[in-house]
Formats: sequence, C-alpha cells, structure tokens
Amino acid sequence: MDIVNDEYYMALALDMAERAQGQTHINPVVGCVVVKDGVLVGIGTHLERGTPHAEVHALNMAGDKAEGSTAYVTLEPCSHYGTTPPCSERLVKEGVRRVVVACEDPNSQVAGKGIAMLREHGIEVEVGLLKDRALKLNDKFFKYITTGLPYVTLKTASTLDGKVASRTGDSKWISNEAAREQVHTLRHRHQGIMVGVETVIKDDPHLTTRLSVGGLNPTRIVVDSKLRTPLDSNIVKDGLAQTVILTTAQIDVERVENLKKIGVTILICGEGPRVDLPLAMKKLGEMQIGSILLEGGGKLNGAMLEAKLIDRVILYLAPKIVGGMNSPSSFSFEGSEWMKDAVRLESLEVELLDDNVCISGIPVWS
Ligand code: AOF
Ligand code: ZN
Repeated sequence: MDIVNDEYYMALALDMAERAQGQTHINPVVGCVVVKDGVLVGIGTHLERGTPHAEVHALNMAGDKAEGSTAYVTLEPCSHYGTTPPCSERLVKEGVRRVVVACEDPNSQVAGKGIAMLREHGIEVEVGLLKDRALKLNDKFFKYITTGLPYVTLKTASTLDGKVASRTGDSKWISNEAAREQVHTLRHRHQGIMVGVETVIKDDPHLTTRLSVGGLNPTRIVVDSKLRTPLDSNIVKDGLAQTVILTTAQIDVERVENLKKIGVTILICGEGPRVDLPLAMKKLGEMQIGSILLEGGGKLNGAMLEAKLIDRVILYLAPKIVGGMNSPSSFSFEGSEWMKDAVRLESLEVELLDDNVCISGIPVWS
C-alpha cells in the first residue's frame, strides 16, 4: 500500500503530466496537485500551449480551499507574463502556504525567478522531490528552450544482426505488434518525424500516428537533397499533416514551385551537394519544431549520428537473424576505425515487449 506523503502527491502530479506528453507543442508537460490538511482539493495539467498552466487548473478547482494548502508542481511555477499570467503570482494570491517543486524551469524568463517570488512572499518552497523523473519527462522541452534546437530521437527496428530488410528488400514485418504500437506512441509524442527520400520513394509511407485512441500526427520532414520526392507520394497528397522537405540550393526552381503549390514547405539547407543537417536542425527549431523522431533509413541515421545530432537512440530488436551481405542495416556510414571510438549509449533502459527487446539510451560523444 502507498503511504500518503509528499512523494505520493508529487507522483500523482507527474503521472498526470506524463499522460499529456505530445500535446503541449514546444511547452513542457506539467502537473499540479493541491492538498489541504491531507485532503486532495485540486488537480490540474497543462494540456495545450496557449491554454492555462497546470497550477491555474488545480487552483481553480480548489477554490477557497487553496488558502493554507500545499501545492505540488512538477516544474517551477512561472514568473513571466506569457500566454497566461505568472503562476507564482496566482499561488501567492490564493494564500498557498507551501509549494513543493520537482525541478527548476530552465526557461531564461523563469530560471529560479518563480521560486524566488514565492519565497519573497513568505511561502515555504522545497525543490527537488522526484527530480530525476521530472527531468526525464521534459527532456525535449529542456533541450529546445536552452538551445533553440529540436530534441532528436532516433528510432530503429531491426533483426538481431542489425538488418532493416532482407536481401530482397522485404521488411514487413521486422518487429512485433507491441513494438509497432510503441512507435505510434513515439510519433504522437514528437512534433516532427524525419526520413530520407529513399524511404519515401521505396515505401510511400504516410508517417502518421495510428493508435487505437487516435493521436496527433507529427510534421513530416524529408531529407531530399535533389528534390526527388514524388509529387504523387502519400506525404505530399494525403493532407493528413504538414510536410517539410529539407533540400539544397542545387535544385530545379520549377520543381520547388510545383511542391510549394500543393502546400509543401521547402527549406534550403546549404549549397549542397548534401543537406547541411546542423543547419536543417536550426531552421526546424526556428519553425518551432521542438522534437523530431528520426525513422531512417540507415544512411540518414548514420549521417545524423556522425553529425552528433541525436539526443536519444531507441532500438527495437526482433529475435531474428536474416543475414545478407548487402542487406540494409540500421546504421550505414563509414564508421570508426577503432572500437574505442564507437558511439556509446548511457543511461540505458531495456524493456522486453513479448519476444522483442527495446534498448534505449543517450549517446555519449567523444
Ligand atoms: C508553469 N506551469 O503548466 C507550464 C509552464 O507560452 P506560455 O505562456 O504558456 O509560457 C510557456 C512557458 O511557461 C514555458 O516555456 C515554461 O517555461 C512555462 N511552462 N509553467 O508554471 C505550466 N506549462
Ligand atoms: Zn505558469
């Protein structure tokens, strides 16, 4: 049985925030719980950018009971006038006695100022309860708000020998249903989904989110230096989400116009011959794409890895060995000369999904 204490209530606030992942655009996910004399009197979650913050929902629910209460918040309450007035001010106004915060907000407009404001008004503030969980929950927000660059998750599904197709190119299916459902959850939780043009030509995917409960479709991003994306491909004509093509200055003007006419956004990323990937990330960040799920193919995975543009790697491994001297693999690049120079993953997590294994970690750059 759970024991009712600070951690119990903070865990509830984190649980609520966790469920809203993917729907807050470039904003963080935040949960807030208000407790008065050991009784839950208000709960709230930030649901969508431009709508009230978590604290506002919870305090509205608590009403008069907020006075003398404890508020548990997964992220430092804001101190700035953004789309909404500052939450710190509201907590003061409602007469909250104590605020427990899981982690600070690195947004330079806030960054400690929210906590300071609360303390200045005599509110008791404790910071750091379940901090690690809170930090992981908003890893995408933290990267974007501090660098202006999207957080990139590389996802790949392969056989045990690292192949993403057989020697004849057959790839349906490598991973099992549970793994494929997780991938759609990942799509829902990222603002963009990125693939190489070869994938578009070969598979003609929609790159949409297909979960049993629906979900948000990410912006489709294609790395296509020579603008070979077919005008009749699904991502161009299905109208299910925005499509952005990353290309170079070495392209045919008429083709650009044709694609623009049907609603595709074209971003010129360098003089060529290849797409300048660091520049592409900068431009996507400027478009307020704060997170990207990279879904291959192997060459693009390799290039993104070599450019050190990956923040998390998620590998789904199926218990199969397919072989093939030239069969495509998850990572296809020149590679390092020495094993000591291999890209290592840290903070490793391993999950068993029926007979598939999911290995996830954060790359360490040497
Ligand atoms: C909070 N509680 O629930 C959230 C916070 O554009 P705005 O006005 O929504 O402001 C967004 C910024 O506010 C965001 O970058 C982050 O620093 C903070 N988000 N703060 O106290 C919340 N979502
Ligand atoms: Zn706020």
